[in-house]
Amino acid sequence: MKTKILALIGSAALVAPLAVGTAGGAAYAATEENPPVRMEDGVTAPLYDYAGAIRETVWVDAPDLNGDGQRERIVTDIIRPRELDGNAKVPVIMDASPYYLSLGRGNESELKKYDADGNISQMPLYYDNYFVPRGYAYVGVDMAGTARSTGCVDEGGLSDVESVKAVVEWLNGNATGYDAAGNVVKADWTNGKTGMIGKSYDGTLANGVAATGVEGLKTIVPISAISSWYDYNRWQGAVKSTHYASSLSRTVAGGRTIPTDCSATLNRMNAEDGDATGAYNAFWAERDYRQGSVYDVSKVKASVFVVHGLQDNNVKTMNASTWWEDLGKVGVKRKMWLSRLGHVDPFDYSRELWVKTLNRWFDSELMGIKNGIDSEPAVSVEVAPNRWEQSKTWPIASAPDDAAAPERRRHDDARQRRSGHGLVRQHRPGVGVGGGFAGRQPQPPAVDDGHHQARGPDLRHADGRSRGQRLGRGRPGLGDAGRLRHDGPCLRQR
Ligand SMILES: [Ca+2]
Repeated sequence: MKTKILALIGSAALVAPLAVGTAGGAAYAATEENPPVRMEDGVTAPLYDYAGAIRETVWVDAPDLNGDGQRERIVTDIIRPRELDGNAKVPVIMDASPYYLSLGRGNESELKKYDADGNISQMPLYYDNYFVPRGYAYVGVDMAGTARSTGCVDEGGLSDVESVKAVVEWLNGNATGYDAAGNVVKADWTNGKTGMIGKSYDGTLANGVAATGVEGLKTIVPISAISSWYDYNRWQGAVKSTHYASSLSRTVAGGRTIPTDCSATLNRMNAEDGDATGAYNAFWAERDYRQGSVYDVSKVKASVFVVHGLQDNNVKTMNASTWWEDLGKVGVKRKMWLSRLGHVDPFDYSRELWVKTLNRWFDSELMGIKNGIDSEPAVSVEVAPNRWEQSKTWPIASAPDDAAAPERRRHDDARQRRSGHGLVRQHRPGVGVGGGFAGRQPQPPAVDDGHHQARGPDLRHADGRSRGQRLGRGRPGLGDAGRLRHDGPCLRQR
């Protein structure tokens, strides 16, 4: 195990580091733009104190998004390394959500919690306690019309997207923020590089903000996310349920702290949603981040790491597959994980590998650490229960043709029985991997979504050892990050 601190951190002050070196095989230079980090096994490792991190809230100014004549204030809760305050600039990992005081996040429906002074005392999920010690700031944004922000929810429309975009702009020095006393607050602690992540609605906001082309958004990790709300609310044109857009908007506004009459917004949505015919009209074009009337894929500058479950009957798979295809057409840098599960976060089916992969991805995209993730196959697909295939392309390059598939599948299953395990197989170009995957309906997983064994894409070491085979031991070696929290199977629409 290689360990190296690229710049020594003083207890009281830190001299702007210009150390250049390699650690864990990764090239990295701590500069005024990039914070000092400690590398271990090729990823940034804990260096900064989480318990003592700076916790603050900024109300970011946004345009009047609900038409009541008042500009919006978007609550942005921030946790960042205290040791770097005034000494170095850090990139941002952001989860913008409508759920922080309504349905909560993760399997335990965690809500944001605040101390007596109004500072964030608990942020749902693990992104804060995992990444802040590694030299990142974590930012949890209350989408307009939810939690402590002003405005009204509009199910993926202009208000939702622009409210979050404003925070990316503030982080990049292009918008105004205020503290609780109304004083202007600048985000002078960040280098302006933001990565957005989130599951379901949260990941959808990441897709939407990316499709604005906003400066400063460097990467997004949409998990089980929507790329066009028409494809969420319609089943091949059929109306899923009447006035669902207003219903969801009302639901996620639950628990908000600023009483607001949003009836005008909700009524307008009911009038415009086109439920009478199911047609793709102007209402849905506004909520289409691929080829919409306001946002579209051609504006995307951020790299995109798509994560989806092939059995997702909540956010249907075309939201991921069509997004992936369109992103490719315009040359966006992409990566993708496709499991055979449903609306499930990879934190809950392949925790160790997922968290490390995410760590490497953010290190690469937000800190410029050359850790080799770019040269690995971009696509990981679970082609059969517990069997993952790596591929440079999607659909995967080695997928057998339909005629050969059944025989190949029997052959593969027999090999799997002989080997005594079937966890992961190395992709060999030109050799079918079984399952007849391409162009077919995936088969149900062998176990229930909520109780399946951990599984995951195999990223083999150069010596051939498999990490995938080490999965499923409960909590991985992440104790250094403090508490770990779930985000997983969702029975509700979130
Ligand atoms: Ca307003």
